[in-house]
Amino acid sequence: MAGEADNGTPRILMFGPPGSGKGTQAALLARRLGVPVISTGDMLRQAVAESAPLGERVARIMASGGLVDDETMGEVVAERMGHPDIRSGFLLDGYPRTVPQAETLELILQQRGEALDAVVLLDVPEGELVRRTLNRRRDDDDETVIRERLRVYRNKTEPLIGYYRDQGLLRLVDGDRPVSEVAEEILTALKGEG
Ligand code: B4P
Repeated sequence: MAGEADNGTPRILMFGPPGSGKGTQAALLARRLGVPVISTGDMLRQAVAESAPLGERVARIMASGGLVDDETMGEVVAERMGHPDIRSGFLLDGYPRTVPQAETLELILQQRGEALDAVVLLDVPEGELVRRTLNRRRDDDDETVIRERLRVYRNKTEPLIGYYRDQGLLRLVDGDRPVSEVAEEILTALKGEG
């Protein structure tokens, strides 16, 4: 693997369009690797559910399919990365979603003398993404909002594919298959050099 970490402290990023299965696969992989998942989507949804000040700030943005601003997300992630459980490694699910967020993450890791090991990109066709998210029935899963989230992904998040490919970190995985098969392919991809 690339990066500075050894296999005992995997630092992996789950990457892909909304509904590609990042959260689903992060949970499975975290259990296999024995590391915590940092899901920015879950953290934001929890803040909304608890009516925390952060939740009140982001609820409307999330419901519209937009992205929460980079500064807020940087604070949320930096705070979470300060917890001691992260020393064993981590799976980041849903962060970064913009190039500035990727730069912030790099800085946070650099300050700790760490680096990412791999970025897993889940590849799923658009029609299947819409079908899955409509089935999921989360609050922000109506079709107009899903289309907006996909548009935002193409504009703001997709440029990160080149960013991580240039760093030799990208592992492309076909996410349009049953959950268990995708999970196995991720493990295989992480063993290889991509
Ligand atoms: P997220 O929580 O990250 O949501 P997501 O991208 O829609 O979901 P994911 O790809 O994890 O799909 P899942 O496993 O659930 O973000 C929500 C919102 O939070 C964003 O829109 C944004 O507003 C905000 N936000 C979060 N992070 C941010 C950041 N860094 N910056 C700014 N804003 C941020 O899978 C989807 C469905 O498919 C599930 O129902 C699942 O059961 C099913 N599924 C999964 N794998 C499958 C498979 N292989 N086959 C069939 N179905 C499958």
